[in-house]
Amino acid sequence: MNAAKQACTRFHPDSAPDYIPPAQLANLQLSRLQTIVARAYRHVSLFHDRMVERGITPESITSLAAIAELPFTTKADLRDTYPFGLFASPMEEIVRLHASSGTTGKPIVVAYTQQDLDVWTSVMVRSFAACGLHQGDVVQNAYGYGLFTGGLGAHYGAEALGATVIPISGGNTERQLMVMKDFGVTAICCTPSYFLHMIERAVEMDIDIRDLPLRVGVFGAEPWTASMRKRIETLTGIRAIDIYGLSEIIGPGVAIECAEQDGLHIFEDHFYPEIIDPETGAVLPDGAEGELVLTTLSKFAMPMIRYRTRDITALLPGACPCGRSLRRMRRISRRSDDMLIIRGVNVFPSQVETALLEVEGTLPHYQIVLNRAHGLDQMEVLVEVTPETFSDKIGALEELSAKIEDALEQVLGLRVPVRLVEPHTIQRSEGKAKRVIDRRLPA
Ligand code: DLL
Repeated sequence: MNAAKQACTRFHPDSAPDYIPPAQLANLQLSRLQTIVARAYRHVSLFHDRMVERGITPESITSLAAIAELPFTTKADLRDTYPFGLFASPMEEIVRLHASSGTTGKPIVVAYTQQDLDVWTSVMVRSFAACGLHQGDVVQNAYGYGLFTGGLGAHYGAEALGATVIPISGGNTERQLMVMKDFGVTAICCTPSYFLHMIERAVEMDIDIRDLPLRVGVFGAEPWTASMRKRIETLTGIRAIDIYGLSEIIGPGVAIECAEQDGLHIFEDHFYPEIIDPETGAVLPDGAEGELVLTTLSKFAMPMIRYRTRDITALLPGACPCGRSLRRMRRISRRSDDMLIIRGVNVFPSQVETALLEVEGTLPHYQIVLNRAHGLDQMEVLVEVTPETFSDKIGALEELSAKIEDALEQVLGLRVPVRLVEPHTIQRSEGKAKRVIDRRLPA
């Protein structure tokens, strides 16, 4: 039995669910779906009322295909029922609350029973095992501890895997690097943007990450591109793994890349994925790009039915050479609500990142600034340049900004002004990076 299989078995003594045959998976999904729909119907008035409106009862769910008849749930539903309106368990059975602030207004609150926490830990164990971690690894957990699900989610998973966990949380980058070096860290968990910041600080502190035992980075919680991965891997010699999740569903551990790094395996025995057309809501076939919709198959305290994530991806057809039977989704490059419309052209921040990383002499630190002038939206891209480039002659800088504008035009189909800024001028994130600064006045 390989190490990954062994690790799943350790937490799941009866089976290695990553390798479950598809027919068995479908049976398991259906019986779990029936249980969770019945629970939502009986205990959550929003789900009950919506099912009644559509003439659906839990008994209508006789096949997996019937899921398409169930109503969607959105972030607005969580906000409207703030704080506890979607809970299906009494508070006595809820052992943990997390919350996600989002960009506007009240946070959304999510709840876990002990059983939910065990499921979460099990999917995190499987996540770490899938990317090659095991007992003996030393895991620096730099996801934020607190209401954010990243810290505690990764913490319990790494512990249950049998690894040594350093619960350092985010921030204090110098201390992070000292610990990484002195404690023989072999794996780091944080946002990709924070790791970039660590790379930069390491250079200033005269630490070469390539000389350290660090082997794997488990990066997620924000979109990052394939070019960013390449940049991180080249600079540090580690393997940069993409992990995906969201508070509404469980936290980190919904999906992760295996060693093939070709799509993220979704833990389909707990989270049922669909891809829909974000405009019409129609379910799309495997391979088609659309919005990811997830249904929790085993969450007790807060079951989520057909949750519209706003994350854009596709389910990848075909089997993965790693042998896992779990389907894969393409990395999430963007959210449907990320889209900027500049002079009628749709622009996503990830496209800007892809273009920038193709140009030598730039650093992957950038910000998109939006302004409104004469009723029109204007976009400017601030890009940090390397210290060597910055000390070059003015002419060289002008040449570089023109080069970036060309690269952006290629990707966006739109010419946008670029402003080169000195190294360290763009604020570094210790968690999720803020890529867009919106200075437009309300319309
Ligand atoms: O970010 C959970 C998490 C923690 C995932 C640590 C991975 C690692 P929320 O704060 O609720 O939860 O934010 C969820 O973040 O809908 C995506 O838009 C985005 N996101 C999360 N992981 C990825 C990823 C956590 N790997 C929202 N790639 C999601 C792209 C991601 N976007």
